[in-house]
Amino acid sequence: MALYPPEPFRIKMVEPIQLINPEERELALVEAGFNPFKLKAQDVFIDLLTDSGTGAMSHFQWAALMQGDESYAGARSYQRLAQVMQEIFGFKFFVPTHQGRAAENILSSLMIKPGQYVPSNMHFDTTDANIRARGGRPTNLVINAAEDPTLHLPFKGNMDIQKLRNFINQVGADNIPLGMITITNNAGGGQPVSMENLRQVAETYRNHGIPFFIDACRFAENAYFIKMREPGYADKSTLEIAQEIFSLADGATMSAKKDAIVNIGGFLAMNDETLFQKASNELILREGFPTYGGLAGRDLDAIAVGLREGISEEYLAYRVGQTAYLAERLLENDIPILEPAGGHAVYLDAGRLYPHIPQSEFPGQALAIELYRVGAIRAIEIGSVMFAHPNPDTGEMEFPKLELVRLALPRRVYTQSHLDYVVETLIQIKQQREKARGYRFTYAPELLRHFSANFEPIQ
Ligand code: P70
Repeated sequence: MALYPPEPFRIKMVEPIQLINPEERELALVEAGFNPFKLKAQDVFIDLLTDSGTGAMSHFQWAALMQGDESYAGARSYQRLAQVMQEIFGFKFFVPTHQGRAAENILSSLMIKPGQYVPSNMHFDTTDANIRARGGRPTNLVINAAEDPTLHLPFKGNMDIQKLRNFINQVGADNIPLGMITITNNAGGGQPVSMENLRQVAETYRNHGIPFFIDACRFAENAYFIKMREPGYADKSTLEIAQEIFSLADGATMSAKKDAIVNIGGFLAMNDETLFQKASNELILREGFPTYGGLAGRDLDAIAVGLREGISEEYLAYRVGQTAYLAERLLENDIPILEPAGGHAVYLDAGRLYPHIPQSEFPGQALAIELYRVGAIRAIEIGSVMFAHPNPDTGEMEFPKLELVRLALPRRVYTQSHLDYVVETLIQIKQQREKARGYRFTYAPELLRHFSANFEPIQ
C-alpha cells in the first residue's frame, strides 16, 4: 500500500474558504482576546481547531438523514443505531446523548462523590472538568514515555500498570468509583493504547471491583494502530479489534463527533442494568427520552452509518496516513512535534520551539496565535492554558509536562495541499521564532478556561 494512501473518496460538494489579509488578521486577534475559540470562522483559512464535529459526511450519511424517524419514542432511527452499537461495542445497554460531555456528565453525576478519584491514562479536558465538577479528582497515570516528545514507541498512550496498582493501594479501591482509559490519548498526542495494555488495565480494575469505562471517541483510529503495530493483530479486522477492546470494559462514553464522523452526537453505554436505569432517568430529566437522547432521529441514523464508515480500513489507512504525512513534512523541516504522529492530529512542541517563553507565559498559546497571525490557521493550545490546575490539597499550581499546540485534522475535509500550506506557514514561524512573546490572562473562568479566556501579549 502507498505510504500516504490517496483519499478513498472524491469531492462532490465544496465549501469556499478565504484568506483575509494580515492587517485584518491582526484586528481579528485583538477582537478575539487572543483566543482562537473567539475568532469568527470566516476569518480562518485552515481550521484545525478540532476534529470534533467538523468532518465531512458521506453521501450515504446524507441519504440516511432523509430516512430519519422523528418519532418521540422507539424510533426506527434508534433501532438502526442500536443494531450498529451491538455489532461494534456489544454493551448490553446504551443511551444516545447530544455529545460526549453529556455522557460524561451523566456518568460523573451517577458515580462520583466528592473527594473520590478517577484514574485514566490521561483525561481530556471535558472529562477532567466533569469529574472536578462533581468534586472528584481526575488522575493521569500514563506511562512516563508519553512525556518524552521524541521517543518512538508504538503505544505511547498506554497506562502505567505499576502506577495504577500503586495508586489503587494508596487511595483505596473504595475511593475509586470508576476507572477509565482514553483511546486514543488525546491529551497526550493522540497516541494509541495497545490491546495488551487494555487487557491489563481491565484486569487491574476488575481485581479491585472498580467498574471500567472507556472514553471511546477515537476507538477506530486506536483499533487501526493495534492492527498495524501490535503482534498478533495484523490479520484481524478493525471491527474485530474494536469488539475485543470493548469486551474488556463495563461501559464507554463516546463523542460521535470524532470517529463516527458526524456533526453532533454521542452516547453512554454500559452493561450494568441499574446504572442504565439511573442514566435513563437522568437523560429524561436533562437530555431527552432515552431513545433519542437530545438528538433528532436523523442524527442517530447519521451516527449509525458513520460508525461503520469510521471503522473501514481503507478510510483509516488514508486517515492515519494523512496525519503521518503532515508529521513527516514538519520533521523534515526541523519543526519540533510530539513523535510519532498521532491518529487525529499532529502536536507541535511549543516548549521546544519557544524555549525563551516560560510555562507560566504560555508558549503554546503564543504558537497558536502565530499560526493565525502568519497563516490564518486555527489550532488549540494543549498545555498550561488547558491543563495547569491548582493542587486541591496545597493550592500550588501544577503545570503539565508538555506545552503543545494541536493541529487536529477534520475527517475527509482537507487535502494534501492544504497541509503543505500549513507546513510552509510553520517554516516561516520557525524563522522568526525569537520574536514570539508570552501571554497572560486578562480573564479566565475556573473550569475549562481555554474555551473562554482572554489574553494579552507580554511586552
Ligand atoms: C477535541 C474535543 C472532545 C472529547 C475528547 C475526549 C477524548 C471526550 C470529549 C468530549 C473537544 C474540543 C477541544 C478543543 C476545541 C474544540 C473541541 N474533544 N473525550 O477537539 O466530547 O466535545 O462531544 O463533548 O477528545 O478533542 P464532546
